Amino acid sequence: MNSGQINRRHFLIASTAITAAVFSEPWRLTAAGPGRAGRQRLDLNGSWQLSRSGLDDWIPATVPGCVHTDLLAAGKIPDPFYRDNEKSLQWIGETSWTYRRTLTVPAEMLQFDHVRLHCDGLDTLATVKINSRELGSTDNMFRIWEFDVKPFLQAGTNSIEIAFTSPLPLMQERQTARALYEWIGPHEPAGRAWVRKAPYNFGWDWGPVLVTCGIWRNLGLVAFNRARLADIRILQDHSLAGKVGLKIEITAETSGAAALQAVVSLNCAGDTLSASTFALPDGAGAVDITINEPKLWWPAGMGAQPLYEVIIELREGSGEVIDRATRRIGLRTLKLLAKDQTSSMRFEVNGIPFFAKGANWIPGDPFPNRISPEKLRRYVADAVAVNMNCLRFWGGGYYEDDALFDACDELGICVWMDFKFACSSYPVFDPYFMENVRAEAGDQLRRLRHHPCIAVWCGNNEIGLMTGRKWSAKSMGRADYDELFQTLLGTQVKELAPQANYVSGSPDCGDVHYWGVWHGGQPFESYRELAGFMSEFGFQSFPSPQTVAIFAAPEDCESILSPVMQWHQRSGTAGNQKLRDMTRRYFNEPKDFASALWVSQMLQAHAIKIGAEHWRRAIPKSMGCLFWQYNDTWPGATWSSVDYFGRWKALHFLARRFYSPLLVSGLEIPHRGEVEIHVTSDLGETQRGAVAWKVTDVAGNALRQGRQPVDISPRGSAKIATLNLLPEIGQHGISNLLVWLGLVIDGKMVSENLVAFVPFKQLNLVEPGLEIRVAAAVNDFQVSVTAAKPALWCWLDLAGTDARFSDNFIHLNTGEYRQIQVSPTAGMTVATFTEALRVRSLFDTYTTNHPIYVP
Ligand code: BMA
Repeated sequence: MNSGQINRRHFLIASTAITAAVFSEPWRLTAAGPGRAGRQRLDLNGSWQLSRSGLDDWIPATVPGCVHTDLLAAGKIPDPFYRDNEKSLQWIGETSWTYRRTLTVPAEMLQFDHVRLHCDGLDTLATVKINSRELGSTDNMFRIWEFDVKPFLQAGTNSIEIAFTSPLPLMQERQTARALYEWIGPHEPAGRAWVRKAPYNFGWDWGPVLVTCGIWRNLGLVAFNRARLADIRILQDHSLAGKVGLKIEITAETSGAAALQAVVSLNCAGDTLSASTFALPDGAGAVDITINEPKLWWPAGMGAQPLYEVIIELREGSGEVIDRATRRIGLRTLKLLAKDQTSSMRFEVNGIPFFAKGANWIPGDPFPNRISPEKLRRYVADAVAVNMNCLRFWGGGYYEDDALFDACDELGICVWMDFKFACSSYPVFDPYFMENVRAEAGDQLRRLRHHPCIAVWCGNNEIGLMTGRKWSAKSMGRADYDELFQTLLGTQVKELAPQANYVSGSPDCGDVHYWGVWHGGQPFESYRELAGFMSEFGFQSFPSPQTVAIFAAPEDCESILSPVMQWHQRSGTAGNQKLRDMTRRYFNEPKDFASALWVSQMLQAHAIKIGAEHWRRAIPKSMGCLFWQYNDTWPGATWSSVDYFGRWKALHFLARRFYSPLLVSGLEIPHRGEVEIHVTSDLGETQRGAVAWKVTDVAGNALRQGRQPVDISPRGSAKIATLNLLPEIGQHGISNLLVWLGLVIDGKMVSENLVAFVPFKQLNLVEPGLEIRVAAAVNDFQVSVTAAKPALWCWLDLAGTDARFSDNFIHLNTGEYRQIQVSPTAGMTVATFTEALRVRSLFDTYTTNHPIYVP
């Protein structure tokens, strides 16, 4: 495609479409054919055809979907993740593509006053035709588009065609005319900020360049007569003791309807609590509802997540129901409080400030349609399982699916919701761009604002860091930054979600992104020099050998520096080298490729643990810790704690410990020979318990031990003891000591930890002598592990089979025994399980002749 052909035309034609801020109820729930009186829908998801535009090479296609997944399903392209296949698939993003299908329109549908084509998402530069007549064009993947199609349709068979133009020529043309400063990687095309398309689709420092297009969300026809629901806004009043007031505001789109009424019912756990009917003069009206004995919504770990259903019916004249919608809400106040003298920026739920524990969420696939609602729920459940209460939906992806927000509502994950702008300057000087963004923000706020999980809306990711007083080759001008991220988006939030928190950007709202370790080569301990609400900091690791085997051939697995291993590393060109260098700083040289992968996970987990424990100890000077990053877009070396296939890395297992509501942690001060013992609590009530500590040498011989009763204050942290170990250091050597900590409440061990004065490589570990026993339970296996000598980073894995492990990467002291539940995804007998089971520890990852550290 000649770039000269792509011009402003797209943007002008787009204005003929009707912006639809209506309900995108799942199309699958509303069958084709006659619907309820008053409206009708025709689902156009499912089977389509796809061809390169202008050619006649049609293949079957699926909607929602995208060209890459259709080409894959048709066997036309190889797996883009395998080795460096991505390279040879760049033509897909450079090509223009057309989707088509036929549709049978029932005659009665055409009797309605209005018939619209409703598109929840078109990615991105699309021209829509019905029966070969052009309806209009779109240019924003994040908007919900509607086109008036009644004049174009006939009863019976019709055809629909949606042609997608490659965004690359447009980006190139615009970028050549006026370059927008951006941070991009070596393989990535320039100029993504010119197109309202998910930025990560053009590549990121953790993901591939797989520029796709297609009908990425539901679409269908919607027919209605004189009126339909257009907007629902729900406000909450928590000012009355023991009650919550709701104001439910309804707006209808109307063209001369008879008197309209709304009926609003409120349900909770299957019971109808109230039903109110009220008039909508001129299509708008509101009702106030008071909920007595309200059940409040809480983040995970602080209480339950009761949800209330608000069901709205639109009725006309005699009471005929002509439209219906549902919103599920949670009753809570959720404030974002600014930093003050005692505390960092923080969230406060129902009047209680809490420490935000979690990570940053990125898109889970280059092709969003591959992530099912079940997968999304699993991610959220796996966040809650490791004591997280907050995820930041980072700004370089797309506005996430309803299912992800639903899961966060249900399981108590607070969402830091970035608008989708990241790491680039944006053309604020273009009035059309600004209008396009205004419409996008409106669509997304209307779609999502009722979710109780959304704790804050945030204008962008890191653009504040690249903003100067004026525009320059390396910065966006401050006035334009403010215009977009303060004025435009801030006003949209204020108008459409007036009770929501809004900040213009991360990290310019009192939060901190600290990259001195990964990008700056600082030691992990540098985390301890900072305090604040940490919304980004991270360290990479490789995924497990099982995941690597999916994208790499055996010959790629000779070294972590092989070309394919480097291809799956997008943080600069030396990312794997960085992993190797940092491994050497803290660990002994891993003995082989698989060990290098596993040790990189220990390294990453160790790094993040140092930061997370420090910031939890620093409460309230630090009130949040969101590590970078939770999940993956593809299999490769990245900062994730859960890999592309959902496999937990060592970091995720450690997160459960360092985010534990009650935490015992140690802080080593080598030059004084001291270990401070700290206890941190997120709980609302004082806890009474005891901290037990034991000092051993690396062979596990007990040198000293003690126990101290503790009263742990709510939501705070305290140093409860300082151990002076100078005598033991003198006698046994500083690299020969381990300090084992345990916090016991009501006779139960609630937190355990291990402290050493030196990096792991300097500990002269001995063969731990692991003893393994396997017992079959109903659907899984119980594996008991006992260590004769200290086993650090002891982990289980199953050759050739995926499994869930109740715990992993644990430290076992001499004589200690732990039972781990293993649930394989495939059926196994005790014999096959035992054969596949491998139990190893750090000791096994070293070269047989690993250097013995001599102090
Ligand atoms: C950040 C993020 C991402 C990036 C990560 C790792 O600052 O906002 O843009 O992927 O660092 O470099």
